[in-house]
This record gives sequence, structure tokens and C-alpha cells, in this order.
Amino acid sequence: MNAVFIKSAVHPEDFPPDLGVEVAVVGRSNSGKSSAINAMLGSSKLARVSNTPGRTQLINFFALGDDSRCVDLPGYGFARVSEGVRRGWETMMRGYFESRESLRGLMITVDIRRGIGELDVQMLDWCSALGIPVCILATKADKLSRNKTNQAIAAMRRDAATWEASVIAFSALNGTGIEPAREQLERWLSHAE
Ligand SMILES: Nc1nc2c(ncn2[C@@H]2O[C@H](COP(=O)(O)OP(=O)(O)OP(=O)(O)O)[C@@H](O)[C@H]2O)c(=O)[nH]1
Ligand SMILES: [Mg+2]
Repeated sequence: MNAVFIKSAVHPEDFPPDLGVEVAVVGRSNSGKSSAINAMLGSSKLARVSNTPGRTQLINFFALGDDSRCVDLPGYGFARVSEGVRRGWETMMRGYFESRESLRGLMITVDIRRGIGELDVQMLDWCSALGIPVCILATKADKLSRNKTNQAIAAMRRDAATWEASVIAFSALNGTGIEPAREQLERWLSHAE
């Protein structure tokens, strides 16, 4: 997939035109979001863009083709953010989720060793209220043995069933799950209506 950075934005009026289809990626800070985006899109330049200081707190849009986009959303769960920053994040996310007609699905990166946490649950609740399909990428699967990975995935699938979300064991390091994640992305992006 040939991805090209379009722009960063905070407010809906600055987003690229809401045409065609897009898939967004979000997750706890340090959960492997940038690595997952790079692995799925097969480009190492994208993370550099989204990790540019200042851009981490912005919504980053990447073009994947004509009217087809991947959106890198600012992560949550930073250790010491002020109430003001947290509110700003929430307002920005609301502005995105509640206005974006072209959004076809959301991928949430969750560190497989942590499992689905409170903030992920809020995200899942929000998506199900808005009718947005979710796929969870259980990242850093290379950190666990095969046995532990299977156990963790089974537990995450049980948790995720509440929201009808799917779970994919994923590792940007050894390539686990990159193909199924990419297929999910493409399935969502092929929903043109
Ligand atoms: N072992 C292992 N480490 C990973 C994997 N993916 C990411 N990491 C490491 O986890 C750390 C965070 O990865 P990022 O991809 O930057 O995570 P992020 O969610 O984008 O982080 P922020 O944008 O800083 O919130 C880095 O040190 C990565 O090298 C993986 O699949 N396996
Ligand atoms: Mg990142």
C-alpha cells in the first residue's frame, strides 16, 4: 500500500474533505500504534511523521489512494497530562468521530501483556454507541510465548465480544498478524457506500 501524508489537523473544518472511505487507528500511548500503522501500510516514513513533536497530539491523515485514507489519532493514557490537555483530546476526538461520515472502521492497538484496559473500554463503548466497527490489534505478541499469546488472545476475545470487536494477535517486530490486519483494513476500505 502506498501511503502519503496529507495533513495534520485538530478541527473538523481543517480535515481533508469527508469523501470516500477511511480507517482510523488509536490506542494507549506506547501501545505500538505507529509501529502497527507502518507495518500494515508497509512504510517506515509514516511513523516519523506521526512521531514528529507536536504532531502526536494532532489527527494525522494519510492518503492510501483516491478517496481512501488511514487516520492516525492521538493516543490516550499519557501518565501526567493536565485536565485541560485531557479535555482538549476529548473535544478533538468528538469532533472527529461525531462528524466523520467516511469512517468505516477503527483499529485499537492494545499491548497484549496489558489486555483491554479502562480507557480502551471507553473507546469501545463510544464506538458501539456510534455504530463504528472495531478491530483490536493485540500488539507486541512477540513478547509472549505461543501459549501465553493464545491465552491472552482468548481472554481478549471474551472481553471484546461485548462490543462485537474482533482481535488479531499482532507484532510489528516478527510480522505476526500483519496480513490479517491489512486484510481487515482493506475490507473496510472497500465499503464504498
Ligand atoms: N517487541 C515489540 N516492541 C514493539 C512492537 N511494536 C512497538 N514496539 C515498541 O514499543 C514502543 C512504542 O512503539 P510505538 O509504535 O512508537 O507506539 P505508539 O503507540 O505509537 O507510541 P506513542 O505514539 O509514543 O504513544 C517502541 O519502543 C517500539 O519499538 C512490537 O510488535 N514488538
Ligand atoms: Mg506513535
